[in-house]
Amino acid sequence: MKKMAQIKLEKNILEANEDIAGKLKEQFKKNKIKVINMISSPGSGKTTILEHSLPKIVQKFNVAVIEGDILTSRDADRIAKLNVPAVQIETGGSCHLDARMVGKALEKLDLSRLDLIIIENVGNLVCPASFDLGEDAKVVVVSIAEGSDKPAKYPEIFNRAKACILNKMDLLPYSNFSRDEFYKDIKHVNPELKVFEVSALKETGLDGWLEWLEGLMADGGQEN
Ligand SMILES: Nc1nc2c(ncn2[C@@H]2O[C@H](COP(=O)(O)OP(=O)(O)OP(=O)(O)O)[C@@H](O)[C@H]2O)c(=O)[nH]1
Ligand SMILES: [Mg+2]
Repeated sequence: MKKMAQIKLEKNILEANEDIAGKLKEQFKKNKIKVINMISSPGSGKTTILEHSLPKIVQKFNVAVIEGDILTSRDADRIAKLNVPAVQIETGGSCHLDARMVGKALEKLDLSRLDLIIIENVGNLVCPASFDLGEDAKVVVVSIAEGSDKPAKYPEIFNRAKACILNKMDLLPYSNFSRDEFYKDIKHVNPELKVFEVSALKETGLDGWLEWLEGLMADGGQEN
């Protein structure tokens, strides 16, 4: 009986989130803004990827970043150093962002001036996968040191994402990461997923991911 009540509560929470996410989607569409939701385990390199990608796209697009963390504004401070508008959401314990939090963060941005919002979700490979934030695409980041079994063990996020950044490629020679296993599992979980092998720190492989992002920006309709 207790289990049933818990399942119902979770369903209600997700449905309430869907309603708000739908409103965000309309708001983004009205303002012609594309939105990316970046999801990964803590430390796989989301902020570093942004630090090395944003300078390459700010000439083309008006970008803002929403940073989700349990505590601290450290990531937003890192982005603000690039002169890119950054809003920090401190979830105060929650392991994921929800649409209501993003709606609140939007109040701090001038939407009429923006083309692209990148949301860096709270470092977690599980919880953020279920919460729609009104985005056009989820981008999952996984790094070499985490191991090649992640798509098989956390299929939901790999299934829901449109692109995957395989980061810290510079560490490949020092790890037992198996590309064969990784790509075999990706094929099984989401054959459509675009994978970009990147070292954010060494700035290798960024072109492919940035081309994909430009393709998304050029795409007229919201697909999600
Ligand atoms: N070797 C190597 N280290 C990297 C690379 N990208 C990021 N790092 C390092 O990994 C650590 C974590 O990077 P962050 O960018 O803070 O990771 P994050 O995913 O934003 O972390 P959270 O926001 O805490 O979830 C830092 O010490 C980075 O310097 C990379 O391509 N190669
Ligand atoms: Mg970060």
